[in-house]
Amino acid sequence: MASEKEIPKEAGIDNSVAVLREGYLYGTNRAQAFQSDLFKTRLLGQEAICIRGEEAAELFYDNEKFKRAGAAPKRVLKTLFGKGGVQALDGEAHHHRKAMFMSLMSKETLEDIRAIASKQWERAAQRWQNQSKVVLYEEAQEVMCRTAFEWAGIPVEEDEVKDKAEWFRAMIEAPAAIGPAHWKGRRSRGKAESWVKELVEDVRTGKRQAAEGKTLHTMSFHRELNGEWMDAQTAAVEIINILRPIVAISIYICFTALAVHQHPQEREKLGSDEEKLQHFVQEVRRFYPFFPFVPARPIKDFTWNGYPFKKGTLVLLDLYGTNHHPKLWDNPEQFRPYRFATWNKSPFAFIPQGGGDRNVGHRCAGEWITIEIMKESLDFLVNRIDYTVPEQDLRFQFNEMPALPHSHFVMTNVRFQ
Ligand code: HEM
Ligand code: MYR
Repeated sequence: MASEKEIPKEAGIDNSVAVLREGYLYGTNRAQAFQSDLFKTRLLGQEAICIRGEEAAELFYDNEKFKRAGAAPKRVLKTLFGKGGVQALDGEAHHHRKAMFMSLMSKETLEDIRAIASKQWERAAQRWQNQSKVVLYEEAQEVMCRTAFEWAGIPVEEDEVKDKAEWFRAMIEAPAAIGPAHWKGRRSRGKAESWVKELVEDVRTGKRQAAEGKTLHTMSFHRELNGEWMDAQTAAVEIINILRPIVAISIYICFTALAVHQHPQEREKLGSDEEKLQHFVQEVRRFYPFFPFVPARPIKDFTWNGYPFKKGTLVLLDLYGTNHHPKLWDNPEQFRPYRFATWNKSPFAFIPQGGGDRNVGHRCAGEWITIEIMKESLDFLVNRIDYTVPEQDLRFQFNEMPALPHSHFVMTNVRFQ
């Protein structure tokens, strides 16, 4: 038998502080230092193996080798994901629950959400014309929140939108935060779960009508493998797994505006050509940091490329590091949308929202929604409004998770039609 190779190991009793300090670049920095696509470290009081690259992603999405139960830290479950949600299911239970999510992602429903987003952007732009300045991030959150509720079939009062958008924002900003921002995320999840749970109960008793085919209806009446409805609490967690990430697209919208502003030559090429819009948003998703890494644990001991993986060890797939891997991307640190014209469509090399087959594994259920909404938002920013970008701090930091331009992208003199 060939002898096992040793995985390069970062020294230190616990390197969680280094992750907080280096953020999205933690994996890339170590991978460069070790000249290796995998390395061992210690995080959150346990041993962890960080992996990056196409081959590593293929390994990570092998359901025979990895499971998700018990992989995500408690602080992530209590804020971002929620307890009992699809992210931590395995096997048949995951497959069944994921099919429920994917049943909401037909061609027609994707067209619907894009049309809703378009209408909501236009409404917002009408308001902006009377404002001296507009802060895109906050506006995009509101637009996405309205879009999410309308698409999901959940009516929401006009004066409630801001508060609801704030819940989802707090959940997104909490998992990697310490102190008040973290606790705010936990409280917001609590409030959102009780509110949505009541909606589900009302739909079930007939007190509230819900449109068939939309999220609220589908999830309220989804049957588990045992033939019973999901308990209302879990249904609430899963409905929030639709609403919250749609609001999170506002982060990508902010980066899209930044890319348009900082790459005028790429903006020139765009027009309203659907394919070019697609290349541009794909490059935004590749280039800018968003979801840093995904956790899983080996189900059994195995050897991969000569390296030993022990059952139960925390394994983190570095999404950002894979999207910037020098072997996979030509000049990865340059923003070049045109690279996607000749991209080989590997499901494991371009993984901003996870990799592999989304029906089989945990790859993001909302990737198509994200792309459609980003294209619509890009077209809106480039072709349907005019604006000035005043002097402001557009820098973002790799150790802020999620990262965002500091100024949240301020626009003045917004003109529409
Ligand atoms: C899973 C990223 C938008 C719904 C994921 C995963 C990532 C991700 C990295 C985990 C992949 C894995 O565990 O292997 C993002 C980013 C988004 C986004 C960066 C941009 C805003 C959305 C949207 C929706 C959505 C718009 C729904 C409308 C989900 C669900 C899962 C998931 C349900 C769990 C899938 C599973 O565990 O099988 N997403 N996502 N996401 N995402 Fe997204
Ligand atoms: C979603 O809402 O599910 C999609 C976008 C959320 C991104 C939040 C990224 C912040 C850092 C998360 C650390 C997670 C580690 C498992």
